[in-house]
Amino acid sequence: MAEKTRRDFIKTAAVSTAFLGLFGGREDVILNTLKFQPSIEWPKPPVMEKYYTSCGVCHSQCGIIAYTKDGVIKFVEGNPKDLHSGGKMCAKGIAGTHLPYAPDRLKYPLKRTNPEKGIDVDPRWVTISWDEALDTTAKRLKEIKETYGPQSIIFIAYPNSYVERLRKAIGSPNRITHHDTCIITHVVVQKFTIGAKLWSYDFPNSKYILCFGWDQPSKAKVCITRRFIEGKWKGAKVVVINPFVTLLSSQADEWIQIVPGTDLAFALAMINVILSENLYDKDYVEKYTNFKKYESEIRSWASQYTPEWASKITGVPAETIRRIAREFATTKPSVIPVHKRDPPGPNYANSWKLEHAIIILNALVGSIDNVGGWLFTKGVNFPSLDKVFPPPPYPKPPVKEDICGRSKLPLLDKVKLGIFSTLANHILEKKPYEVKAAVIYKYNLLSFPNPKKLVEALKKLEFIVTVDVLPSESVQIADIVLPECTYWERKGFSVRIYNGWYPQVSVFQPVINPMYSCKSAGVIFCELGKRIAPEYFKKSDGTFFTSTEYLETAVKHALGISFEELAAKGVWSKPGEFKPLTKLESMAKAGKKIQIYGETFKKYGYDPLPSWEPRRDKPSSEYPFYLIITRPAVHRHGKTTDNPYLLEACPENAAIIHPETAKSLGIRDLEWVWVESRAGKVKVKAKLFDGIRKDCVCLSHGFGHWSKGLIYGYKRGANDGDLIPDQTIEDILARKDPTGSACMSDVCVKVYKA
Ligand SMILES: Nc1nc2c(c(=O)[nH]1)N[C@H]1C(S)=C(S)[C@@H](COP(=O)(O)OP(=O)(O)OC[C@H]3O[C@@H](n4cnc5c(=O)[nH]c(N)nc54)[C@H](O)[C@@H]3O)O[C@H]1N2
Ligand SMILES: Nc1nc2c(c(=O)[nH]1)N[C@H]1C(S)=C(S)[C@@H](COP(=O)(O)OP(=O)(O)OC[C@H]3O[C@@H](n4cnc5c(=O)[nH]c(N)nc54)[C@H](O)[C@@H]3O)O[C@H]1N2
Ligand code: SF4
Ligand SMILES: [Mo]
Repeated sequence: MAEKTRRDFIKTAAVSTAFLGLFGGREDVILNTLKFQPSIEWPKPPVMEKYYTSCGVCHSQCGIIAYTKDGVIKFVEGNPKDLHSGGKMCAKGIAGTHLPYAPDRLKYPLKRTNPEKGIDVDPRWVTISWDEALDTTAKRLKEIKETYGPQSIIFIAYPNSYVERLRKAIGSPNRITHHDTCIITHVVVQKFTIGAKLWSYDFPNSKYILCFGWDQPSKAKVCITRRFIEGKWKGAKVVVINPFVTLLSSQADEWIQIVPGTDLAFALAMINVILSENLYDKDYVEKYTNFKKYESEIRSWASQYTPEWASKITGVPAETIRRIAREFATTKPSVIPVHKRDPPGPNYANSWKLEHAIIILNALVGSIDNVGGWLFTKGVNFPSLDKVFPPPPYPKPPVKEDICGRSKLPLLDKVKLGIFSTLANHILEKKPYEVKAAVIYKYNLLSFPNPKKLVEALKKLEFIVTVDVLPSESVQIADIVLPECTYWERKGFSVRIYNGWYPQVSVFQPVINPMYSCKSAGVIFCELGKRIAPEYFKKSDGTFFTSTEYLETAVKHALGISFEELAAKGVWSKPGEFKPLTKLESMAKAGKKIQIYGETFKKYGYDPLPSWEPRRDKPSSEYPFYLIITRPAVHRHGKTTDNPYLLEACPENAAIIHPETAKSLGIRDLEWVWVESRAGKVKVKAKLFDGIRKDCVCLSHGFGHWSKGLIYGYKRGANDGDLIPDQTIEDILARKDPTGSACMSDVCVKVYKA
């Protein structure tokens, strides 16, 4: 990054640090900065090439404009025409310009020469040619398939069509995807109650926004934050329920410090009040939900959950719950947003029920598919790889069962997601069979619960290939490493799913030439496919297809323009007005209604109504504190905690505890402490902060790298994952949770001086 740009970045990042809300930051200044950012005059060196592309740091994939000189990125800014960025970027996106120039990025294919594997074991890498890397990988995977069967090869991967084609061509039932960790409760519960996962909210028209731990503005996710701020500044009342103060709580009209893992009781009591006082939107509920059909069951179920009952569980006065229920039902339009890892995400044993309760609340006030409420995604149908290049029939996996137990959870199986928290245990126990090889793509081992156990499990495999951009922990455990080029160096597109107003697509295009000898995942997996199962990587004329051919055909088919035209425009849009209730009307015509009473859940043996269920782990004399997990505004999981610019803004994580709690434990600010759970312990500095409940400890996710290859990120802070117990499929089945949630925050800990 040019020096001038870098200084500017640090200025922005310093402001963004306060986003953390951990150290009493000036959140009012930050919100002003975000709102008025367009008026900042950024310096632009005079003669530069200009490219439209998208940010590849987080899933929002904001549309951006990159300026290059002599083939080097010099400056980036948001693309004002993009629905997501609206001309703005967050610190993570701007600092992403470091990635292609990171001295520690993977540059050439690598081969391990030390057969020993594990944390702190030097792999003794040697660089090899692409031919050797691809040939060796193909040979080893074919041998393992032939000797032990295709099920012995597992794919731990970010969703990708080429990876999926290879897995299916090999005939392995084992896919563990990024989304298994992140959104499964939301996806499963929304799919089987509303019919689809919804992603966006009409905040600018909301009058009352009730957040059960929903916290995206504190993460600086530009597209969502911009809409939220618009609603807030237009006068929406914002009520935040969160045991921990964040940027969002500082912007709230009311902040409620609930006992972690008890939001379900709060939500159930709100349903009780709204139904018993008949405050619900009768017309909407009768037309678009199955309330009428099950009214007596629903009313008798809800009648047990009085605010007085919920008060004992949540620690929130009954009168507050009652008042919020009434305000929510009568201040219209009102909305309860959900995102990914808020409490209805896969965090607590009762999270899937909280998700259902929140859907019921939104339905009772008529907020789904309505002004100021939840919006159905207006997507664009890109033809799939299988549609463009139809494969021959895939081989049937020799066993139906997968290694993680997904096949035992039919609803999870139907949405094509899986379970990741059982992987370590099931590999070690050979349950239901032995795993011998792994293909890892864009997925870090540190993201798993109890990752040290996963390392022990993966060490036992005969062969691992990892495709990554940085020398992550997933690289350190590999036999062969294949370097992917960064998002600045490859082609693609992004559908704006976080905005439901009208369809829009933005472009990814190479703004610089691929550096070193890196290749895109499309190229890498097609090359592996050619060597392992060639017939699945051919066109109908018998020649091999390329990922570029697919991309060009898909763009032409979906948008009617060429990829080059999309790249020149930056974004493709089909503007149109939001017509409320259109989707629900068409569903009603087809005889489908929002399932307040979960008919599908019942059919599959799950609770049709979200009856109260406590969290899994409760404080005990051994582990007296609740663990809370969050992520800093200026980092994106573990993939930016090796970025020197972002590390200047947020260099490490800390165990955040209340000053009074710290005093009772004899712990001073910034002193080293151990945080310990039933799964393991981590050593970090303590940070005293009175914006947290006295019975909680909060850690940010993304730190604690042990890969020595990560020259900036190595050994900074601690990995919260070391405190999270992994699970077995039996644990999940016993909880009767159809979503296979990992219960990422359902953990209690103790804290003591190190
Ligand atoms: N900056 C940044 N943004 C990101 C990401 C990132 O890494 N960095 N990652 C992206 C991804 S993949 C994800 S999954 C999302 C995650 O982002 P979020 O879905 O916002 O999840 P968390 O960051 O874990 O924050 C969860 C919030 O819930 C609160 N909380 C915890 N337990 C409870 C509880 O029992 N009740 C209540 N009411 N509140 C509780 C926490 O204090 C925290 O404020 O963010 C996305 N955006
Ligand atoms: N302890 C704990 N674990 C968690 C969470 C938590 O809060 N606490 N959150 C969970 C959630 S919500 C999520 S979404 C997941 C996130 O988990 P991951 O998706 O694993 O996220 P990262 O830690 O960012 O690691 C991404 C990996 O992809 C690599 N990578 C980055 N860009 C590219 C690229 O362009 N190509 C390739 N090939 N590789 C690339 C990075 O170097 C890194 O190895 O973690 C989950 N795990
Ligand atoms: S919110 Fe930030 S990190 Fe995410 S895509 Fe936009 S600019 Fe990039
Ligand atoms: Mo996530």
